Amino acid sequence: MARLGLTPLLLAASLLAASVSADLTLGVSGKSKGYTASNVRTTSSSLTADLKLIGKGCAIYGPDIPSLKLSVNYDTKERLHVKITDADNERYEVPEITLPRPAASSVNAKTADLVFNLKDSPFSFSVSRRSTGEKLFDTAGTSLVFEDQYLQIATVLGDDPYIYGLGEHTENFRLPKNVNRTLWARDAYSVPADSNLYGTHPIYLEHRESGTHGVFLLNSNGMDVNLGVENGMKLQYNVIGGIFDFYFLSGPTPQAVTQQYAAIVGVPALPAYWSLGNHQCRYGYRDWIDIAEVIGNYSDAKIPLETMWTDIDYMDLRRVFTLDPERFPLDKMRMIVDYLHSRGQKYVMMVDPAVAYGNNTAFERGAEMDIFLKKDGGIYKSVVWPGVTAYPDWFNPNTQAYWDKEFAEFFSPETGVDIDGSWIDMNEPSNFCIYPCTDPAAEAKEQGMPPAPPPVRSPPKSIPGFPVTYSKRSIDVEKRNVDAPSMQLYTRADKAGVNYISPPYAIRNAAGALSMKTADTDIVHANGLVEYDVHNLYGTSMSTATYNAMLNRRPGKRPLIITRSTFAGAGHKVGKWLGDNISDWVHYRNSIAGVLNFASIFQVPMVGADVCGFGGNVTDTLCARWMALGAFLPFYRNHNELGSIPQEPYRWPIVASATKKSIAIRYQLLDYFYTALWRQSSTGVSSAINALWFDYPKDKNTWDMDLQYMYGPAVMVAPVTEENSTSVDIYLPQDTWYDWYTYEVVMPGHKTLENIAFDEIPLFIQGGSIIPLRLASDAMTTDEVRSRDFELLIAPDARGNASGELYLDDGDSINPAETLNVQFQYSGGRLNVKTRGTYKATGKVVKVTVLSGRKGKSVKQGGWHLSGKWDIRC
Ligand SMILES: *[C@@H]1O[C@H](CO)[C@@H](O)[C@H](O)[C@H]1NC(C)=O
Ligand SMILES: *[C@@H]1O[C@H](CO)[C@@H](O)[C@H](O)[C@H]1NC(C)=O
Ligand SMILES: *[C@@H]1O[C@H](CO)[C@@H](O)[C@H](O)[C@H]1NC(C)=O
Ligand SMILES: *[C@@H]1O[C@H](CO)[C@@H](O)[C@H](O)[C@H]1NC(C)=O
Ligand SMILES: *[C@@H]1O[C@H](CO)[C@@H](O)[C@H](O)[C@H]1NC(C)=O
Ligand SMILES: *[C@@H]1O[C@H](CO)[C@@H](O)[C@H](O)[C@H]1NC(C)=O
Ligand SMILES: CC(=O)N[C@H]1CO[C@H](CO)[C@@H](O)[C@@H]1O
Repeated sequence: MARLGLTPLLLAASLLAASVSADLTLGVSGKSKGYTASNVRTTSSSLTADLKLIGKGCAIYGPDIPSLKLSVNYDTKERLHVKITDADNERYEVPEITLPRPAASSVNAKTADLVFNLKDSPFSFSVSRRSTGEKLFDTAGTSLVFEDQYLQIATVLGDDPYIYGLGEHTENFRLPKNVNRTLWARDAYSVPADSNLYGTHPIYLEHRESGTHGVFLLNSNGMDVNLGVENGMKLQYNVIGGIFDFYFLSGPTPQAVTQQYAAIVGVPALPAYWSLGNHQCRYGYRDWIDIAEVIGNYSDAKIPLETMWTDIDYMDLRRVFTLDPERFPLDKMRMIVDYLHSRGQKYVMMVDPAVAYGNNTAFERGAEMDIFLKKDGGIYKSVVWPGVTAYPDWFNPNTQAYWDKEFAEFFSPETGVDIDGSWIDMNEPSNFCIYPCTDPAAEAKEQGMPPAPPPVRSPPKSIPGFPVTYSKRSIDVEKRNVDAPSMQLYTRADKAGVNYISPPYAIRNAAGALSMKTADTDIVHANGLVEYDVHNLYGTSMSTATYNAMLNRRPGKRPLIITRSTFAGAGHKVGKWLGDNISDWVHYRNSIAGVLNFASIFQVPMVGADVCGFGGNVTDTLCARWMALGAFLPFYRNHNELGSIPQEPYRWPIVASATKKSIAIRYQLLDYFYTALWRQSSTGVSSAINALWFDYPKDKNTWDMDLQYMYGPAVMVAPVTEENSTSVDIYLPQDTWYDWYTYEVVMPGHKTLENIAFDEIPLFIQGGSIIPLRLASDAMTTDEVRSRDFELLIAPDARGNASGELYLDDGDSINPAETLNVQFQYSGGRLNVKTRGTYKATGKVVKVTVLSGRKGKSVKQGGWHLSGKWDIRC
């Protein structure tokens, strides 16, 4: 979580930074004549050329680099790789250790979907789609600028382009026509629109009548991507370092683009089955008694609780790897975790990167191993929750071992708090100290860090629903050490005139100067990389280290890591929550676009917003609607801020009812949704959460829509979106649709749904689907869900056909020894089932329901095992 508000001093400092940038941008109008291409060489699968500066260049933000090198490679039929960099000097590129590149490959250019065209003077290039000849990306008539700390390139677009991505952001899913997207990771309390947020994902999809394509700029430097009308519609990149490293993805379907992108940044991790349960958290649980009470109150209210979470409240003086000895004593914490585990429930705690400076074990060990970021020969000091802090340097080869050890000890199953997942925050990295932070101790004091803990209270006689018994369990953990990452060493480019603190082009960082509220950008990491270049990688680097540390605790088991800051490819290891939103209707609505971005475009499908909102006070009706909406998004967690009214779902009858009803459906659909996540994690095709236009790319009505969406391949969610309303205007694309609750056929088109109770959410089944349902509407944990039998729900399309699939495994092994894949086909009144794999499912199919439009449904009871092949008439 972030600290609220700007101090006056900070505000003054950011204004100062803004005015500096305004002065320096005056030169922008000076137009570059660009470069001339020469020495163009082609092979069957590649092209290279020398680019020479024309004249003196424009020198907008420093001297232009005189000679560039263009290299183009037809990597695959669908992927074109275009790189432009300095011909004479090595420049920073995103390190392989953070984002391993796909294996080298190439295809014959003549067989590729995309065509690269070059104009030599002034140099420009375009990328077109071979099948239609249309240009997808075209730099003609725009200027190419390549200076040490400023790179500019632009493409012309059609008048009314449909562009999606370029996050993290709080815009609509389809980006507005005039928007500047700044990519610079920042602790962004209240996730304001038109602002840089926590994550950096420089990819966009453009959708056209003729198809969808993707453009990924593999660059981690700060940048402004301006989408706007200026002599026609353009998309212009303004980047303050690195190189132009573009991947063009041909689609032509949106799903194909997502798959092509995953082939570069990695397919997302399959989350553990249990992590799809219902999670509860808040900032401001005062002590272990509060935690125990919430667990007890959940069971009294008969609302399924899979995982209890604890924010920084548990820490002693807000220091990571410590427990407040009075409020969260170890014996009580172990009791709570054992209790949860004995009931098939789980526990997660927050970990921040910043370690309290001085006088504590985690710091002393880190200092001894020399793993903290350094500046001017000493440990770099920042201010976070505990006061003065030190940041681990994830590019130091010893940091992984340090992190492993802290996790192994503090979260030891035998002697510590045996967490099941890890929640990592403040990893932009966030810093409360105002640049230049000359006196961190004074700053910490002035800002009241660490905040005073709440008064200690004596335990009540009994906690409702929570037995105060404690039995020590011993767990055998076979220790495995994750290999220390091998670090490539870089030589710091100590070129004269390079300004890592105030580069001549100032991106639109909402915090002000680059180093404001984060680590100083002139810090040099242990491997020689400069924070200026790798700032946007901090969260993802911490994610990887935490993933390894968690894996080390439970070898072979999929770790659940939920992070705040992400870079391209983060989903390969971790999940994400959308940060510190507000309990209002705007954020309720916007959470859907946020999830669509991460789940489908950025390939981080394990994603969700703080359900019922983080900041501010929620109302019962908003919380009821939000608990229902959240049940149909991947990561489902109610989370709330210190000082706001409590918002656990049992606090209001209508919220309790909405939660129970929607969890009942979520849990019936759990294997269906797990299968969708598995499909995405094994193929890269966005399968979990999709915008409607992914399924109906030809239907222009859907292109702007981001309030209705698909939950897995077959279920459309259409939530009520306005305060106090019990109706919603929806659109059903041309297809066969069935109402989830009544099984009635619903005609496609625009319509208004009326009388939607506050504890209900409209859902529709797409014709042509077979949905495996667990008979688990009353299950309290996901373990229980997994033990139940199945019903198959067959929703035929207009031709009377349907199909579906089911994937099963043990739910938490990284490489399950046994898996089962079941394919269902329905046609001509016969259901055909084929299974592959050896995993023995608990539960058999006991019921097959076929929806048959006006005739209602037909039900067949039986007991079919999920093995071999079978074929039944139904
Ligand atoms: C985006 O940035 C450009 C260039 O600085 C500016 O002209 C334009 O007004 C900005 N657009 C928006 C919507 O802020
Ligand atoms: C738990 O429920 C009791 C009884 O309704 C209530 O007094 C208490 O405030 C609740 N506590 C929490 C933390 O939910
Ligand atoms: C070190 O921290 C402990 C609390 O963790 C405190 O009691 C002690 O006074 C501190 N010592 C110094 C020298 O600051
Ligand atoms: C939320 O409610 C609490 C308790 O009534 C109040 O103290 C607080 O100011 C409210 N917060 C907001 C943002 O309205
Ligand atoms: C919603 O209803 C509440 C309670 O009746 C009322 O206070 C609020 O103003 C209403 N909001 C809107 C947008 O109508
Ligand atoms: C769907 O139904 C039609 C008409 O019954 C049939 O010809 C076709 O083969 C079916 N397709 C599949 C995939 O079963
Ligand atoms: C998208 C959006 O509504 N963002 C809002 C988040 O909350 C802050 C504070 O309430 C607003 O300023 C943002 O506009």
